[in-house]
Amino acid sequence: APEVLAPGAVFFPGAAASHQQSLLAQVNDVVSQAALRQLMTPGGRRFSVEMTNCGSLGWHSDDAGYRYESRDPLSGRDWPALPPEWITFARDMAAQAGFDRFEPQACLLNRYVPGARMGLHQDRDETAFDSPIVSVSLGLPAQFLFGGGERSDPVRKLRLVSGDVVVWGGPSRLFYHGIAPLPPGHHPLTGACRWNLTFRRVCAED
Ligand code: MD3
Ligand code: FE
Repeated sequence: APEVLAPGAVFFPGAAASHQQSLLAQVNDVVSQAALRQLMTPGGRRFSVEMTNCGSLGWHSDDAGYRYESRDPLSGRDWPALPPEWITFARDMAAQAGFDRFEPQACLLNRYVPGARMGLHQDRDETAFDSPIVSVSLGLPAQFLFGGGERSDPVRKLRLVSGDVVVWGGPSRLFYHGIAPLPPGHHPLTGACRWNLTFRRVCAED
């Protein structure tokens, strides 16, 4: 049963469980076309998480800043297309959380190996803040950290396992969040790693 974590934030334990194998096959297909990479922050630090994207836009970071790009800066080519089944699934999950007609433009694929982490941050490189972000976890479990609208707000912890889906919209859309360093382990689906997919609307129009 879904659980409301905060206004606009809805946790659907195991909602993607029956899709995990096909999702992972398509993840591998995306990665074969747009290689995983450890991006640099504008401040010159390297992300411990490996990332790539599919969709009409993809998130990118380098010394020029955080932004969305319509082509993969690594190859100069378009990002791989969003698989139609992914769009349908993300739209359905958004609708179940109360966000109608969600049309994702980008899917950021994050790959965590043991020790990889994501510090507390806000997702604010999009301009479509009316749209939610839909997140799907695959493989090893992780400790998700989520705070509030201010960096100093208290942080809650939530264990995310393979097949879990969370929709973040409305008042929760700009909440601070992160992932604690991934503990080592083995997962039958993914081996020694965790994947997270986040579906995003970047621009309000077009
Ligand atoms: C809460 N990814 O890619 S997904 C990210 O597991 C990111 O890889 C994490 O944070 C991961 O930016 C967490 C859950 C998530 C995604 C977006 C959010 C939670 C969010 C946006 C607003 C509030
Ligand atoms: Fe984020």
